[in-house]
Amino acid sequence: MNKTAKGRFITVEGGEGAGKSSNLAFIQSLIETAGKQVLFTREPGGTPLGEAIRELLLGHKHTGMADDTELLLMFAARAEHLQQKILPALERGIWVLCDRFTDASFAYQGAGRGLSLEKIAKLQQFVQGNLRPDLTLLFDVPVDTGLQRAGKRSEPDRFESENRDFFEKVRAGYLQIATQEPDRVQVIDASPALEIVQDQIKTVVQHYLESQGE
Ligand code: Z5A
Repeated sequence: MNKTAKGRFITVEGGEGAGKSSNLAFIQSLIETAGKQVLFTREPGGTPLGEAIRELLLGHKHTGMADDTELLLMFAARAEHLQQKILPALERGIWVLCDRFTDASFAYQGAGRGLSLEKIAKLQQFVQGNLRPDLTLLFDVPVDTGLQRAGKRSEPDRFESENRDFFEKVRAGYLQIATQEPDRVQVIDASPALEIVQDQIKTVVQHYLESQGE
């Protein structure tokens, strides 16, 4: 829980092709309609250094990157992102909407790559202290649906080139986090048509806004 900051920290997560990108502007507009200033950002990335790290992580130049290197680069980008962008915004009362955050490290590097969850939790504490998202929307679709949707896009990046088994583990990892933290992590069934997905998003976001007295 983000107790030190004045703004709220909202993250959006999901497996391959789940439909995060298709709904981020909609989520932002719901929060702005409640009169909040929103900073939209993403991980890995969000700062010039973070975006440079993103290129290293997603591009195909370092295909054989060690799993530990991948994890550390995610957290290096995150440290920069927090210090330069997220924390200053929250301190100013701005609501931060972030496309992926540390749940993705637990799901992709932990569940997907098989790295120790304890090791990731230590990095989380080192880089973030006690800062955690206030609300996380987890877009969930069966892996085959997600891959079919994502397959219609352009050339796959280094993560999108992983196999089906990897994405099954990532999905299970995300759902495990949702089971462990049901208040913070709200699962959106991203399988149906966009309007039905957006009805669910509206319910979750408006309920959260009301719970904050907004
Ligand atoms: N990563 C990591 O490993 N560890 C970390 O700590 C962090 C990240 C922070 C970059 O993420 C990669 O970084 C990511 C995990 C890793 N790798 N993967 N995979 P990203 O978020 O930038 O990239 P992405 O996962 O590929 O997300 P995306 O590009 O934003 O796609 P999406 O959100 O999954 O889906 P979309 O683009 O909104 O939709 C895909 C297609 O489906 C598109 O044609 C839509 O029109 C269609 N769509 C969407 N919704 C629907 C519905 N409801 N019905 C039918 N069709 C739909």
